[in-house]
Amino acid sequence: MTNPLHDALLAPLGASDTPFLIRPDGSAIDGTAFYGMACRAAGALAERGLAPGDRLAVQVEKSPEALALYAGCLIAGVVFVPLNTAYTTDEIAYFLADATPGLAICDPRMADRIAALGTTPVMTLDAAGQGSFADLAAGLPNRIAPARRTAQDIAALLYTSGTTGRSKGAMLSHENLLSNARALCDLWRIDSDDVLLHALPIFHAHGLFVAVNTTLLAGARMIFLPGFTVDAVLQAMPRATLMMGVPTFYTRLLDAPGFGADVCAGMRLFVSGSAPLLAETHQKFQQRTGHRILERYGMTETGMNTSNPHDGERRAGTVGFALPGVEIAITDAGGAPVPAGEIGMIEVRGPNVFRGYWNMPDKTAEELRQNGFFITGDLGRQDADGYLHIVGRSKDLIISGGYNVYPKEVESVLNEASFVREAAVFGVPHPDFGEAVVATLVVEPGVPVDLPALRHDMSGRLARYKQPKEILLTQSLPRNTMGKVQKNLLRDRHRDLFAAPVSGTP
Ligand code: MLC
Ligand code: AMP
Repeated sequence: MTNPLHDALLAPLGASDTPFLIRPDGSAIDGTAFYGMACRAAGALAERGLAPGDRLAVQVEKSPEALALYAGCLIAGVVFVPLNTAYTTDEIAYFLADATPGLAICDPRMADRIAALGTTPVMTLDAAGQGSFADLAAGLPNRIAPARRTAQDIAALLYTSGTTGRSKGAMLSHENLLSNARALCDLWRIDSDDVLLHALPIFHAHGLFVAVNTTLLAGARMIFLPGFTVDAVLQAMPRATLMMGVPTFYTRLLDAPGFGADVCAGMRLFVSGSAPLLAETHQKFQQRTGHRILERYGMTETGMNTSNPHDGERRAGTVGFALPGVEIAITDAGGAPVPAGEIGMIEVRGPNVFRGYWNMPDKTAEELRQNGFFITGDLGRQDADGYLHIVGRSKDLIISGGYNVYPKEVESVLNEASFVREAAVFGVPHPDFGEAVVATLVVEPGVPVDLPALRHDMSGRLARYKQPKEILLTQSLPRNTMGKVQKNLLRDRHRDLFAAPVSGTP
């Protein structure tokens, strides 16, 4: 192999005249055409002086051209660094300083602000696939020799929020991505007859690697929606066989009166992940559609770790078994395996486990053991039949609609307000997003409280999904004897803040 991901995922497209990407209006881009787009993108990166191993930062709306940037990076050997479109300029500044990309491609609306940071040359690509990068690529050849890459070379750098508030760039190799795509295609029986309904963002592991890499490897096709809306998904579903989504997709579909067995007639598989799927949602989905959602468990650093079986029992409230080639250990505080059935830290080892955090050898050493096991921060137990149950997290993390929010990052911004003596941020149950971000503030006596100003300040500094859906004021925070804020008590106290009828109630 000269370039593992190119050879396995992209090369077959170059000789395929069957549809690969289907736009919402039904028009299609066939394999050869998409391969040409990817080669032109690779050529444009070379024109801009990017060499194998250099990074490309990308913050653009989802489009076929945006996907071709990912494929172009694989061909050029350039490390793909996708960034959430919700990130503010402040957040982007950190990623550019950390990843030191040779080029940033962004939406034209962000271009001036990112250029003003002065760290990185900027080109543009809009939601319609137009912009200065598209102009440069348009004149280039449809074929280019792929850069030579080894299985251990880094293909992508994906940022994941850090407990200390600083995001960490997870370095993912060709082997990491390819081994995971192979395991998932086998396990979920994805083949060239499949049509994936793709409504996830392509800047995270779920929408990019789990969804796109498996489709490419299987020689399947995708209906490529710009995002998730119930109407668009209902319209496209009769033409699809497979969907991957976060739990919010499924609760929103259950809330739609037009959703039922008829719409799903051609579907063979629904997969859920990135956040816990309530057993209740699983059951309601089966009652409504006859399908049992297949839940799996993964993370940015490791790709997918476990999955419920395709053919055996898909057990609600569990994430199934380790993928072939992946090992799961449940350990105690000292790192030793706990007795069977007991709760402990979930650790993972296998070809899916990342190469470490970019520029952060200490963080890497803390979370990735010498023996190859990655300490996930998730707490779990295996039941008598071996199904893995995720029972909580040791990391102080909120997962809202499949997006991760680390309280520390939000607290740091809140604590800067003059009237805030101390802020505590935590997650509470939310009927749509699973969990919602909530802040409790202890106010500084004598300083006027100005919540609108605080919200305004946050909007320039934190992506919308990280901003608290509710800000509460309090006299004091509950603490344990060590002086640590007891977030669990805050969560319990405010758990009914967004209480609403459970989604999908008939
Ligand atoms: C949008 N908003 C959110 C939010 N998404 N707030 C909290 N959490 C979220 N996830 C905000 C919007 O800015 C808006 O704010 C308000 O909530 C309502 O927006 P909406 O129009 O209802 O949201 P929508 O655009 O429909 O987005 C919801 C969503 C989206 C669920 C479709 O969040 C999404 O695509 N999530 C998928 C995330 C994902 O891919 N995760 C995978 C990570 S990889 P306002 O105030 O302006 O109205 C990973 C590994 C693994 O975890 O295992 O897979
Ligand atoms: P991220 O850092 O965005 O990749 O998020 C990874 C985290 O999402 C994991 O560590 C888990 O906490 C959580 N996660 C992913 N899939 C599931 C699932 N099926 N059930 C519960 N939590 C999940």
